Amino acid sequence: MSTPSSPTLGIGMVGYAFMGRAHSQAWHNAGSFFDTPLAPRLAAVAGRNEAAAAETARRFGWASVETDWRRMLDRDDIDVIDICTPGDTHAEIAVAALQAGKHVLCEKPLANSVAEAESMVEAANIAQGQGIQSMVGFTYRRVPAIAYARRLVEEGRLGRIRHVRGHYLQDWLTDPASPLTWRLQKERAGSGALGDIGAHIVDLAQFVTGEQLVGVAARTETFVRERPVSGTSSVTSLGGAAAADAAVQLGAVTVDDAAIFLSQLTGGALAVFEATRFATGRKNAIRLEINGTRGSIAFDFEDMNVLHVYDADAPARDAGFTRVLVTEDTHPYVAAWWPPGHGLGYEHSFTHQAVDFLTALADGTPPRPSFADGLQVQRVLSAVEASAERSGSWTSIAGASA
Ligand code: SOE
Repeated sequence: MSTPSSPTLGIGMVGYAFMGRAHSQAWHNAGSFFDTPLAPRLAAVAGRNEAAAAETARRFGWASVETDWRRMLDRDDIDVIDICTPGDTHAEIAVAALQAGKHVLCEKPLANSVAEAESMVEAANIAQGQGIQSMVGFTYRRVPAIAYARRLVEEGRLGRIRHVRGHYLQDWLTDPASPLTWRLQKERAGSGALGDIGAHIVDLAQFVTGEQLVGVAARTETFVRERPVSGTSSVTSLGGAAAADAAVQLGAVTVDDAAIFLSQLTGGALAVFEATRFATGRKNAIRLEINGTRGSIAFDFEDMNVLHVYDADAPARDAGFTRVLVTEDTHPYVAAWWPPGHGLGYEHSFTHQAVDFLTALADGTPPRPSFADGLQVQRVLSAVEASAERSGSWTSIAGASA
């Protein structure tokens, strides 16, 4: 835990919904379970809905509430701006915060467009010259089994990477009566399954292999093109009767429901990706399989404390995937938590993210994934959309080379 003498770092969080809750508990637990060199202080939560922001402050222990995030930039007791809002506000908040001399942690995807992400990287580079740091929140890097997979690749245990398979499968949109939330509106979310969850598997593939995607050939699809506008109806399924119900106002879904794409990595490996909100029965199945010349790893977030490891150098009579329970204190992040076998959950990766960020700030080292890493993922997302618009033709990713 952070010691009583650890200097404090004031956190100002913008947004309080799903990600705001995940980040709130992370700032709490980072300083309690880990020896962080800086002690996070939950200084303020900002949100336009004052009552909702106040309720978040009460539940999670934020010391104050702001209804305009800009006010947090003038406060001397706030050192970090933690952006947990939809993507359409990331660039404006991040650039203003960096210019005001605040460190920034920004939820993924970094922005809604490559141009916005570029402006964020530019601001981040200038700020870094003044000792101000920034990071994008690809939290799944901090799942112990994923961090362990990265360690195996770094140690050369997989040899040369030949194949990457990345899937992010959810099913929360299979019901056509599911409402038209901000995540289904291009102007707010940037894209659909592609940016929301496809961004994670792109980041994970690049993080674990240490390589980059050089191009993509993609298809995207929007299976349900209209959905009920929130608050206009209480229907739970949209059959003919519901469609005839004048009270149900439908609005256009302007993002993808699913995206698939082929790719290749800088080291020559072939890769396939799939991101969907229509995989019936799959709730948060992030599946990553990587095959190298000396071995393989396979991971599924729905069994997140396990990494399957294959050692191709083992004698044939012993060969096979080993189910490694990633709960030993020698595994990444685990020592701070529970005894072997007790397991961690979704929320722990946010705590690990907060710990890594605090450590980097104390050391003065640029935290990863950086805004530049976020921009690179944004370029992949943009290439996927461009390819899908041209019937799946191969589209190169700027800045990456084979
Ligand atoms: C979407 O359903 C979502 O909440 C993502 O936005 C998160 O990044 C992911 O962690 C879980 O799924």
